[in-house]
Amino acid sequence: MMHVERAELRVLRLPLVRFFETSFGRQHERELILVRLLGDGLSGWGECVAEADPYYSAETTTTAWYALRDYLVPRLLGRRFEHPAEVYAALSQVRGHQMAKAAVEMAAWDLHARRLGLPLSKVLGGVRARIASGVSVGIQDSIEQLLEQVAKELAAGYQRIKIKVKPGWDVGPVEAIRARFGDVRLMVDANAAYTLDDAGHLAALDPFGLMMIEQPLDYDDLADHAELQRRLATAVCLDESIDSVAHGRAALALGACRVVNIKPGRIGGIRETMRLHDLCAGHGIPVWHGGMLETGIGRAHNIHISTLPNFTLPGDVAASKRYFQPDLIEPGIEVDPDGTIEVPTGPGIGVTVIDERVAAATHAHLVLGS
Ligand code: OSB
Ligand code: MG
Repeated sequence: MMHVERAELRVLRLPLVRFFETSFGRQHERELILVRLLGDGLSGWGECVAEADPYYSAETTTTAWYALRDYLVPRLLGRRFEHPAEVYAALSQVRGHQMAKAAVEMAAWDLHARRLGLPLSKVLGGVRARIASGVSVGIQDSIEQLLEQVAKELAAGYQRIKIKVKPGWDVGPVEAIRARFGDVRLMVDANAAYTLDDAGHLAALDPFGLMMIEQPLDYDDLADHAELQRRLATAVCLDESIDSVAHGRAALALGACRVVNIKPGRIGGIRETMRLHDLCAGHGIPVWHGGMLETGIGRAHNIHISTLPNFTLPGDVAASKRYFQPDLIEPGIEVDPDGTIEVPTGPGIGVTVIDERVAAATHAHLVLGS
């Protein structure tokens, strides 16, 4: 029985080690919300993946703060839960706000696993002790810079390279990577930068043997993705378009993708992740774990979740030092030369949060409950 006695919400701002650029812009800083649930002398951590601006998703740190403070945390405070799988249902009266829901739901999973004294991966039924790691390389100022970044990541051992693309930065960069690095595992992510009118142009990527093309079309579209998939040899992977298990089911029914990027934050947390994971497995659709420039807290969750059996492709779950120096946890997440990350074996998410670093980056702080 898990008792939720108190919740702490924080807004943090952390500088990124290096800027990150996607089809919707360049970012130098990560603003994020941390959720801590306390009960029975223990605490569990969750990290909200919403960003400061509504460019990747409609949810932002501002909307998540509002949803958590006024609607979500009040539905959990003072309550007892047999299991964290009950938490998502306790929030179901609130429509949407998946990222806010996920942050508090994931904190409940951490709290539960810590109460049991078990690593989160064991509680979830994970099947591996190490996960395969890939990187997401942002849009660069030049091809030379891109090749330099890719060379560095390959030397570090990462098992696959994803590059961000947009109109004007797509076939050229892919061609340059193939010319320089040969047959490496390579994919692209457009973050919704194209339309179906670009189908012919996107088909020019087919000869390069990409693992997949992620979210080429609009953020809420399924029908055009299904049509595009029929016209491409390359597998389409959906990210933004699958913001719930229901939309995942619709995507599979329509044939809108052959691969799914799962970000628990995008679909409402760990219980929903398990449902989408199982649904995809039943359709023979592989999944991989996406990333949202998380600190070590969200990253640790992602590692545990990536141990579920159908996470068969390397995810965007990489080393702490690519993002934050220092990270909020100690030791930071490290990637071995074989491109794998060890799953933490301590209770819960199994990482140590450094309170002073959290405090130093905090711009707003709110305690709810006793
Ligand atoms: O589309 O996968 C994406 C980061 C922020 C928002 C959206 C995305 C990303 C990434 C980075 O690709 C993944 C990571 O390294 O955390
Ligand atoms: Mg993406």
